[in-house]
Amino acid sequence: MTISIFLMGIVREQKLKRLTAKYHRERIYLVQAPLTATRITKTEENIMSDISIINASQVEHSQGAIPVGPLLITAVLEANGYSVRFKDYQTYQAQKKLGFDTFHGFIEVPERIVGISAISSDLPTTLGAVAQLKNEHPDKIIILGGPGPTDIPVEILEHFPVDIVVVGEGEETILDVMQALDTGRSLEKIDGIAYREHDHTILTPRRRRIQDLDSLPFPAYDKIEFRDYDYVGGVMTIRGCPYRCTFCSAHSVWEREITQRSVGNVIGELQILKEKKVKNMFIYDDTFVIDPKRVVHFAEQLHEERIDIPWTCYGRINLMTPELLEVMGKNGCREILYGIESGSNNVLKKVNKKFTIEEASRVIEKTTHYTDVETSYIWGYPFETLEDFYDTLMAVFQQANMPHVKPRLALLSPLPKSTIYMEYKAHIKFPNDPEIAHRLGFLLGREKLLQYSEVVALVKKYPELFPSFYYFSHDLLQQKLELFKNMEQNMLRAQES
Ligand code: B12
Ligand code: SF4
Repeated sequence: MTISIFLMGIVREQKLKRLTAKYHRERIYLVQAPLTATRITKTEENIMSDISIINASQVEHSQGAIPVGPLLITAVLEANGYSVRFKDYQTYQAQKKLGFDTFHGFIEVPERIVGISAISSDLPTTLGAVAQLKNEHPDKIIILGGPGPTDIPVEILEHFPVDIVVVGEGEETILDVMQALDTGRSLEKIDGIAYREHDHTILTPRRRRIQDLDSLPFPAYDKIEFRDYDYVGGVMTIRGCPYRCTFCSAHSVWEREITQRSVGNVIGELQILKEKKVKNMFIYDDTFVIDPKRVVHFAEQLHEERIDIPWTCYGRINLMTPELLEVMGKNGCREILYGIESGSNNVLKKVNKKFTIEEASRVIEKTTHYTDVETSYIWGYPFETLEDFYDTLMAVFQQANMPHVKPRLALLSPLPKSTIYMEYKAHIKFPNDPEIAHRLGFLLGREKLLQYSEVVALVKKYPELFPSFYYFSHDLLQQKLELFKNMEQNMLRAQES
């Protein structure tokens, strides 16, 4: 993100002193408690830590994934002497999970400082619950991080009682923030945050990306039980993506710069996952295949080190070669996910995919010789004609009939600050109709969301903060929906016969 609102010349000291003085009172209590840098274990649930790190992901447990980002933040804090309570909302079994009250109950922890990780779809429930928490405990310090808050740090601070938003890559920033709170230093010199000062919101410059990713600790795996994640691991080996697909917001956290861990470092982490009896793993990289030589080296090392955990990763049509596919397939890769996004070359060009549907079809077919394939498509682009949409339906239909290929089709839900949102934001519309709502994305169970009137009210109040709960309204939408439903019925009939 290039926006940098840096409000200079604002008197910040008073508020900060108030904030830190309160914090210091707490620290004195903590020292008397006595709690220094001791790590919380699962049997010490009532002991207060220096900070709580909470993963706000509201997906159901069965659809969840290892929360690598917040676990890395936890590991870095612990490596620097802070004690951390870690909680993952994905693993929390509760009724009405999207409700403010339920999440409020979950984040009502003894710690004074609460760090919450969220993506854009987690934000309404998170912010509604944070408002409740701050209302009851105004002295708590709430720090938000992750892709969701990174997209809209200033907007969040302007409308919600959050104290600090960590923008982008978080490992160095969280340490600076904690040290500032510890010592009473001002936050103004910390790059990569937004915070409030009197009536002003201050966004500091972006922090330089971490160059040596091998210097980071591994995620704090001892804070989770792998059985809660069905023994499916998640690993990030490369950060960032150089492409510019117009609907995506990968660049908001990583900007355009790519940084890589060494293969040896990744293998070290996989040894731990092997010890934890992980039976499948997902490589979270947006561009795992960007450097074919590295992929080959990785595959060889898996073989050499006898790491036999089957894995899944994202591919990119224009980067795949038969040689690469063969090496991946022969070394444990069981599935490759391709974001195809449309069956129409007109749309592919407009969204900047850098490949054609013909190329995609060839690569998908080749890939099935070595691994399974999941393809994902989007419909409902404001510029998509009926013909374009028909081409997408045809591509999906054909792939649904191919062995080893699983296509998915979702209605476009615009991510904040994505190019397409910025261009067409005047056209977003809230999906009051459940027929439309449940086609947006695949995980939130959006039709269920309509039952949460408080969440819906918040999303409707701040469309610019929560655009991913909307769709682009356009003349052809109803006709496309009818075509879509026809195709679904045809597919069902084909399956039954
Ligand atoms: C694994 C994953 C999931 C998992 C959830 C994992 C989880 N959060 O618990 C599952 C499969 C459930 C999932 C689902 C979805 N996902 Co997803 N997912 C990912 C993926 C592939 C990896 C995430 C990860 O672990 N990254 C590695 C870590 C290191 O990065 P990180 O989490 O960003 O953490 C860093 C910083 O953000 C920051 N940070 C993070 N948390 C915190 C907390 C604090 C306190 C601080 C200080 C800092 C901090 O520091 C970290 C280290 O530098 C990313 C893509 C990617 N490559 O990141 C997409 C991504 C997060 N997903 C995305 C989306 C859009 C979705 C869906 C909405 C897709 C859909 N249409 O259904 C769903 C919605 C889920 C829902 N809540 O309903 C987007 C989010 C965009 C946005 N602006 O919010 C991403 C970025 C993909 C993309 N390029 O667009 N996803
Ligand atoms: S969709 Fe994939 S390739 Fe395109 S910008 Fe996002 S992460 Fe990169």
